Amino acid sequence: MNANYAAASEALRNATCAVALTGAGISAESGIPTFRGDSGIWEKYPPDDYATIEAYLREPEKVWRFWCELSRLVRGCLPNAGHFALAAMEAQGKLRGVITQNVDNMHQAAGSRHVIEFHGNAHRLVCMECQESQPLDISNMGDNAPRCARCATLMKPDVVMFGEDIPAKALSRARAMAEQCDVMLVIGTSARVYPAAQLPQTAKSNGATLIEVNTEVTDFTSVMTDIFVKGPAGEVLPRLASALQ
Ligand code: BV8
Ligand code: ZN
Repeated sequence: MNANYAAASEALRNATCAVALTGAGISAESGIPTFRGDSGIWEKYPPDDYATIEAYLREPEKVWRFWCELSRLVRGCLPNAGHFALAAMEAQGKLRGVITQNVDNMHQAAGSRHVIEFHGNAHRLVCMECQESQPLDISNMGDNAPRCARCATLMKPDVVMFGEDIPAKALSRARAMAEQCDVMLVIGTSARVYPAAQLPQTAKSNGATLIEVNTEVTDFTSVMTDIFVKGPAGEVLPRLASALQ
């Protein structure tokens, strides 16, 4: 085991409150494309045209077609060994919970019970007027942006688009976890989107050790990370989890 694995395992073994912050990279090995990087979704769908609430209000049908394609991509994807490893660590009492920026439901599908969905969840639709919500059934998404059965207003996937606030409960729970933890695993994120990217800073300023798991160094690594474990989450996390047995 290389020095970084040993240091990361040691820090996790001694932790009294470890939490994980995950980004798109943890779902890459499930076949879900990440946002940045060469095969990133934003190469094909620039976020300003597709991922902001303004774009959705301006051209709902165009943005809805983006969601249909993204949903088809995610359909049939399954949690990978990285998701299962975090669920196992939680079951062993070694991980308090997961704060995820992802909207793909993979952590819950892998058995994680304490998941904070910082950017919502793409498996639900919500009415922009009366908050009526319904499951997003990817088998019959249709070509037109959905309207609320109760008040006929436009509905949207229950995710936080750029320019939308983080749901208050998710924000306060995530901030509390970042303040209380003594180890934060930062997994598969380029840490460029705020306020999610603020959470490791909060943890660190409260004395936490930051362990970063990523296939490459990020802007974050040199300034924030205490222990960098290079590699795909689907390989690194099971090794860390088994070292805690
Ligand atoms: C808000 C949901 C208040 C939908 C998403 C200027 C400066 C600073 C901030 C801003 C600014 N202008 C505007 C802002 C605020 C803005 C923001 O941060 N913009 C950024 C782009 C600068 N933030 C917001 O708007 C937020 N709201 O601030 O509210 C407000 C209100 C009104 C007006 C203004 C502000 C809302 C942000 C939420 C947006 N929604 N997603 C959807 O999914 O489409 S964000 C989207 O990007 C995803 O959720 C994703 O999680 C997130 C971050 O991306 P990552 O997860 O990090 O993924 P990425 O592809 O970038 O990186 C993958 C990483 O994995 C890489 O490092 C790679 O090396 C690694 N990797 C790859 N494979 C593996 C791996 N690692 C391990 N194993 C592997 N196998
Ligand atoms: Zn409604």
